[in-house]
Amino acid sequence: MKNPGERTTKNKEIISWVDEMTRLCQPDHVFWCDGSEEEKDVLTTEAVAKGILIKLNQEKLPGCYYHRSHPNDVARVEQCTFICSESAEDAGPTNNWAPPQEMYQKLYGLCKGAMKGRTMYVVPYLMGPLGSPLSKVGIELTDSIYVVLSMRIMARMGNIAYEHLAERNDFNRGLHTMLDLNPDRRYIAHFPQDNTIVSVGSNYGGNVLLGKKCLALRIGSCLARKEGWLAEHMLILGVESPAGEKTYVAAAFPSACGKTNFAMLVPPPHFKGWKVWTVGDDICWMKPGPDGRLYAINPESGYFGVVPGTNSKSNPNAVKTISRDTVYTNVALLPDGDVWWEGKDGPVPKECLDWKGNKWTPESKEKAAHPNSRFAAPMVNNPVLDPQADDPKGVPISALIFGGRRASTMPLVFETFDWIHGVYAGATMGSEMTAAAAGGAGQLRRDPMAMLPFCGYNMGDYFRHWLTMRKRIKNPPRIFHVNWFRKDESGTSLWPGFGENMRVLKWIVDRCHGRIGAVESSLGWTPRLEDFDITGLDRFGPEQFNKLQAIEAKEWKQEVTSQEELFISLHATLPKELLFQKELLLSRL
Ligand code: OXD
Ligand code: MN
Repeated sequence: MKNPGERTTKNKEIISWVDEMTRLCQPDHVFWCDGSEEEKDVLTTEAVAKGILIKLNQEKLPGCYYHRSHPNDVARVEQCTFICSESAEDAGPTNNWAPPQEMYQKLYGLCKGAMKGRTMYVVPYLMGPLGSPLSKVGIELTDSIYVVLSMRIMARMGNIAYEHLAERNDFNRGLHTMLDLNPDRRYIAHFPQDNTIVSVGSNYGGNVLLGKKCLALRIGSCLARKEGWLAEHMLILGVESPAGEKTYVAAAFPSACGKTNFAMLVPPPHFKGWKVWTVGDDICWMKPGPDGRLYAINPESGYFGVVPGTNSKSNPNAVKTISRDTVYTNVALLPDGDVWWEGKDGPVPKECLDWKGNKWTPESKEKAAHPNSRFAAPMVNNPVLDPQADDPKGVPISALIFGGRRASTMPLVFETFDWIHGVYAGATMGSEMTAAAAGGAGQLRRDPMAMLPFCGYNMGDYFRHWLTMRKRIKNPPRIFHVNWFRKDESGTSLWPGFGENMRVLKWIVDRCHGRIGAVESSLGWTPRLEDFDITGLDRFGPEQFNKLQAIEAKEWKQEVTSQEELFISLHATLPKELLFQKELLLSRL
């Protein structure tokens, strides 16, 4: 039997790169992860002994642990995130760019000897099902045991990655060191031409679980352009009708806008016999299949979701998913070793420790759980995990949905006229910012296809790639736009959201199967009331429906004007088709 931490790969490229990085970082030990249960036990015990993890009440939360991050390190930091492509134009105006050689020099300078007195963990991981032509392998070197234990939830971690890679050299090279968590020395740098990531100075999930945003989206989008597929910030779900018909959709919403809730939706009682199955809640890799349809996989194997607001009304399946084998970060800790957050089921506790470890009572001014506190939970815990979630072929996508958080202007739902119009709707997506990224919460910003922080190359070229994909997909999915967040003049939400979003989903599914007609509006095809099921909705009738679907020409002229800002910033690469779409929209208003 091997000892924990012994190397299990013979891949020469991996061994020589790990040797090189070991010489650079000078750790006291190198621990090669294999992904086994024994290894998990050893590392968890060590993390608890060092105070990195706190063991939670195992009767209430079996297999669950608690982590507090440094208070200066609680969200993705877009200002410290760089795309170090050969030229600044390749990165484009929506990314921070630095010349690759300069950035390597700076970061390798910071990494030099940075792991002295620490262990370097070699974390092999597979993004996507074993044997799928869409899957990719990454190796993350890290000095954070929290990263290792989170990576084994979020990705297929361990020997499975070596098995998928075999002797090939096309693995992503990821180097992560926490340094001293000083925000002035925090960089998340991507080198698309080398399939390499270097992340220093942070220990927050989105900055350091390198399979997720860094590989699956930023580097992934570059690989997707080169190889002819799509790497998107989208959930994937399957809708099953009472007759057993299954329809898969993928949906792009910005961070913390309810992708996890939508992916695990429980249909309201009125939709008896309907079921929603989750394939993924955050990332979607899609490629045309042999039958001309677009096939999607979820490259991840866990959910890194926002905790506050999770309860049995907003997301009963998430509540079950996070009841075991979950790592909680920055929520509040109860005296009996349970966890708490704002919006949790049950009473507000009389007393607890807040996310910083300070005593908290209901009188406290600050929130007990950080608004971006997170769970990392394995997808196998999800009671509605789609049986096809691990299928190497992926699932066939019938609809793509774009959506933002918009208090005004945007109707609940419309269907775009065709692929190019759909790309325009996605490209001009706007959303009010959330706590998932540091700074600016509440402000409206353009977040094209929810990829603003995640597109690893020039956004104009990304739009071009989307337009080009149309020719490669013989049977393209229909493209829709939704907005769950519209409010009336008094600031009251017009739509209940959550499970009731099933009504929108049903309309989308019926449109995909050509079962219902729709009204041609200036924005696209919109639902006729007779095709949109509102039965059983509390205080919701035709009047509310019309309000929710209203398209105000005045608001839309402002909207198009505000889209101009993005278009002007991208003028050097913006496909002219999108300008034509803007003109067509104006002519319809
Ligand atoms: C996430 C994000 O963590 O988008 O998924 O920020
Ligand atoms: Mn996300």
